[in-house]
Amino acid sequence: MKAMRTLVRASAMAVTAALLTAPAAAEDGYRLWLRSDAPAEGPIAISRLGDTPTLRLAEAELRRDLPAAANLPVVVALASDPAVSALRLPVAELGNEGYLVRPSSIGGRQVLLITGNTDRGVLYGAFALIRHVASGGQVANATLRSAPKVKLRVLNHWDNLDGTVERGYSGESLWDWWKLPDYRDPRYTDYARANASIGVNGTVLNNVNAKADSLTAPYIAKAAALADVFRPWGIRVYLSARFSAPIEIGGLKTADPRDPAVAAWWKAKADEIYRAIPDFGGFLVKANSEGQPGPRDYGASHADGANMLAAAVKPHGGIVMWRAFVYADTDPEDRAKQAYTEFKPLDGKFADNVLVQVKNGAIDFQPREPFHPLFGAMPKTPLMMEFQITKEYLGQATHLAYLGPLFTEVLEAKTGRGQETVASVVDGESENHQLTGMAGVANIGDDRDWTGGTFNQANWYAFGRLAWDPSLDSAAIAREWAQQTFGTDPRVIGPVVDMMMRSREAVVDYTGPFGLAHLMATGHHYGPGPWVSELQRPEWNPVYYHRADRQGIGFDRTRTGSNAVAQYAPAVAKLYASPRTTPESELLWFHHLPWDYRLKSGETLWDGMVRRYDRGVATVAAMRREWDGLRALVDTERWEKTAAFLAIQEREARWWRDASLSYWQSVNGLPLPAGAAPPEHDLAWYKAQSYPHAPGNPH
Ligand code: GCV
Repeated sequence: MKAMRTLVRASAMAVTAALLTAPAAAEDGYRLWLRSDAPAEGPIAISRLGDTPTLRLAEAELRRDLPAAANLPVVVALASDPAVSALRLPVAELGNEGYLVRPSSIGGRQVLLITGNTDRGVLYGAFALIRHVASGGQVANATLRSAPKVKLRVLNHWDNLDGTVERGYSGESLWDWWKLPDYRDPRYTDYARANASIGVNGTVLNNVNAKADSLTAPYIAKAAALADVFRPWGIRVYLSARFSAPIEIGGLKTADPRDPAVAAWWKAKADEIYRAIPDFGGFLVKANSEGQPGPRDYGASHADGANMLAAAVKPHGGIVMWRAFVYADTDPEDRAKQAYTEFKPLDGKFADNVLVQVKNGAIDFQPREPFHPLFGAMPKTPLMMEFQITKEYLGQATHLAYLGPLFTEVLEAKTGRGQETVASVVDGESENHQLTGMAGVANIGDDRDWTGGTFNQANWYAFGRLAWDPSLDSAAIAREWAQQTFGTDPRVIGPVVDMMMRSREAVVDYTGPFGLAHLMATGHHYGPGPWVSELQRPEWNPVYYHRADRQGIGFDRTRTGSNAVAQYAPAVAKLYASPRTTPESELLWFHHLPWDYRLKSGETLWDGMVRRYDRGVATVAAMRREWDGLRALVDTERWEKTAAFLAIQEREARWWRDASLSYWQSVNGLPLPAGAAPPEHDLAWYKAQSYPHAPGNPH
């Protein structure tokens, strides 16, 4: 039977290939969105003026990725090259990393010039041209100009020194710490190349739940080897620093940031790192959060801790990214309020080389969260956005969830201070901060396709593009990614972009509609667990978040509840104060409402919830059908993997729906609305599911 199916499929494909553009040959996804790997042959002429390792890479990329059919000679050159400066082009506004690509006359020849004020700018220009062509543009008339709006565009790897990756769903860590620094896997170069192609210019190598060992001499040498590989691609290396390292590897009795011996230890440590890595970026710190040590252990503030580290790296031009992800079980306050309560009073107290890194929402990378109230509340402090690219709460490796719309929803949110948006806080425009940054928790591992699935690559891609320019449109990013990844055939691109743009909302629908959040199972966070109530820390239990009882559901964060709404600027707080003016997509985040609360559609909240769960499942089923229709147009390997993943997703979307409804019914005693299918199993069955070996779970 299987052989028959294969045969039928093979002959169907042969016919299709004869009739249509043949799908690309076997593709294991390794090449990501950069799909040429052979130097172009034919009439294309590329010249390079000047010689640096990065300029050479720019030239090599063009040779490798531009189609031979490109019929205009291409010149890569620094803007300071006499042949370019003679053209008096408007290059000042390109800054340090921007590029300009345009037809020009050089030495009496018509060429396409790729230039920038630095060789990194030129490299980004080369990639912009490659992107332009791979998305259907022409070389001859290419006119492209862009400069990044955000200075630090950084991946955060939650990679452990033993090769495991916290919340990683795509294999082991790329970094082979054991064999470094002697063996430099060629894959490190390919990693850097992929990042450079989307503008990522920094990488934090190790988990924020850090081990002090990564700051010892052998590990500094290993990090230095990676930094050497990444440098020509414009990528700096950063390290997560464990705050108690002076005790653990320094032999000190304390890590109190106000103790001069501690400050001196960090200064010497920074000097040592910079001797090995002269362009080391700086430190990322998770302090006094989920058991990590920090300045609060000594009664000092987060600013004291950050500033002490900032002073150590400052002479070398380094920075500190200090995370605001803090909450404590000893604090009875609503978890969603705790970071603001702790950090807002510190505005203006941080050194000028510190960024405070804030997650997009106040809880933890849920499928939907309102923007974090710290954005707009700390005008004197550069706030760095932290997105999670790895899909800890959105179906991990297998569910198709394109995160572009999640990212842009937050970036476009109005903070309530005039026209200010979260994006304008992050890119510095709002308060004229020069030091700006965006971090993405990486979804990269040593799986052959890097991210555990083709569509997960789009989330890495979208992060890079939005870090470069937070005002980009998520559908446009999806389109350019899809064109580079699958080719420009509109019969493929239309459905692929459609699937991507519906996918995140589908996950919201089948995991937690109307602003419900944190309903997942314990530890690995895989699958549903809205019933979980027995964990030691109250705010680790889903029941803490949904507060469902016989009468209603949702977390009252208005004045009658935790008053978290008051952390937003008055214009936004006012909207969130009433269920009538709160967007329904965030309703139960802010309000505890009766099950028979009337939605704008006229149906009850309960009926609306059931409809959303059903809509989520139906959307995944529809995505599967769309993908089925692409069978003959996408290479077999990537098509089959995605098809299998979509089948998993549909099954698990039903599981989420059925388990959730079964539990809600056990609480509210309500029947399902007419026509809704009953859950497949009883609640006991859902509660009994256990996944002790699910990936990504910290141990
Ligand atoms: C690195 C969540 C994740 C943790 C992660 C933490 C953080 O709680 O589940 O694995 O730890 O966020 O962002 O620090």
